[in-house]
Amino acid sequence: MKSAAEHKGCRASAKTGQVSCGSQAGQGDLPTEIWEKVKNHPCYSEEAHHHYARMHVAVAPACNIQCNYCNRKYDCANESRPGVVSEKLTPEQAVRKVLAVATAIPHMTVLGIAGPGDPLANPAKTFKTFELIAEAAPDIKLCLSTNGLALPDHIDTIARSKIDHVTITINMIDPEIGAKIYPWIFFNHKRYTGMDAARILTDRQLQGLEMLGERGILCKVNSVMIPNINDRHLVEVNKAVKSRGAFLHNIMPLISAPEHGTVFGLNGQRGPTAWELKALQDACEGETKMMRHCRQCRADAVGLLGEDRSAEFTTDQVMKMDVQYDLDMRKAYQSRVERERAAKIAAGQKELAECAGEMSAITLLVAVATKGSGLINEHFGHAKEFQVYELSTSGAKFVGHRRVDVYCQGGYGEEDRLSAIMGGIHDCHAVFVSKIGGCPKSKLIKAGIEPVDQFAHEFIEKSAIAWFKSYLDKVKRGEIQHVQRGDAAIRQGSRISAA
Ligand code: CLF
Ligand code: SF4
Repeated sequence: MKSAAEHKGCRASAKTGQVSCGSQAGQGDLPTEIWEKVKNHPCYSEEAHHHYARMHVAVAPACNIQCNYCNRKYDCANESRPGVVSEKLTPEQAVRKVLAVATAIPHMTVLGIAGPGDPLANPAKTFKTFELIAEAAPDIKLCLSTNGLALPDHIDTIARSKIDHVTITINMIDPEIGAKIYPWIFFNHKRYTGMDAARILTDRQLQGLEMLGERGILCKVNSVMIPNINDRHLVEVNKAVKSRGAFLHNIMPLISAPEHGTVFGLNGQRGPTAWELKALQDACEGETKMMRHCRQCRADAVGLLGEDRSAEFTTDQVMKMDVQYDLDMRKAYQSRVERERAAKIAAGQKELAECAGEMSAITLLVAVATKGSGLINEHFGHAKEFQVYELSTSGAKFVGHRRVDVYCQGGYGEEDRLSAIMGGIHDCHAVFVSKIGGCPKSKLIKAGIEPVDQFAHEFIEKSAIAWFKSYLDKVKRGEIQHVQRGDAAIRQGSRISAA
């Protein structure tokens, strides 16, 4: 564990030459035993998230703390956007659902329990579910997400339960800051408030993190970035969690709107802008690996990160399905995925090799419409999100995503939505799509964002690097002048239905 924590991802792998940074770490960047754990986990490996899916089962309704960004009517906002709610399951219902999804989505490799409350405030249901799934579907990795208050009490059970990955949400290590985020906790049959509550919570979180490291369980830390409350402090949190063995740090934006009914939503607490979030992630990247591809997914999420197929797997539908968990079929499908993944990496490397010797200080962002597999395979008008890559002469690095409302509404586009989409990718120089209509195309050009559709259905990184080369050539020839773009907005509104 220590070796994993100490080993920071870097730009290029010595063994594979893969472009890799933070959670983009590749095979050659990590000890073999760690690589085996993360290579097909869509949250622990940025590269894997284009190919492999996760699912959550909502078996844990109760919570033992209160966060000011959470409304208990909805799912745990530590791993979920506020304003979405999941169908709660018994452990037995959860297992049937996992087998149904494993049959229909053979690239689903990870089962997480992330709410709708705190899994460790519901230990009996949580561990029973993990136990049943480990028996019924042994190839699926088990993943747990917690606020950490009860974590030290359950470390031995976690270690016995084949749970390889644990996430703790740590928003502060300073009780004064904690008192602004947590109005109360419930601990040892007693309710604590203010600084006392925050002190107990931070002590328990850091103790739990150290205990996980001692047992070799990979631990990711999630932090919610709350401007003017813990934004600058998260640099200290980053150092503290790295020194205690955290493998990965995921700094997520606060999503806060009055309709969520949370303390922060009602008192007007804003979330960060895209630039503020990226600047903080960049500042922390020198210290530890950063996750930038989190989708703040719901407690019953199913599918690739960025898609949500939970509506296909309601309890009623799962009961009607012919469930045939077939390990051989799953392995065969995943072998095909591995071939596709290797082809994508090789194509990116080949394109990057052609940039060798190219010197330029220019770095810029581009947005990409994709449905997965690392391909530019989504229409502009159908995109529910855009993935954002930072391009430089070192290559294409995934730095985030922007959730948007779909522009195309059955044959026509909505003007308000187009403005919001352009606001969400305003910091990007170009948007890569498989197809785009004339109207959004001309508006994007007017706003200084180049619509790029000539790489339709090609690999993202390879295409982005090729486009960047031609961009640099145009700058060199004086055909265009490179200008910095401004900031972009992170979408704040809630969406009750699946993402
Ligand atoms: Fe789920 Fe969390 Fe496991 Fe992933 S989610 S329990 S580590 S399998 Fe992933 Fe979703 Fe972000 Fe969580 S994108 S909210 S980080
Ligand atoms: Fe809500 Fe999760 Fe915080 Fe509990 S830990 S109050 S469920 S956000």
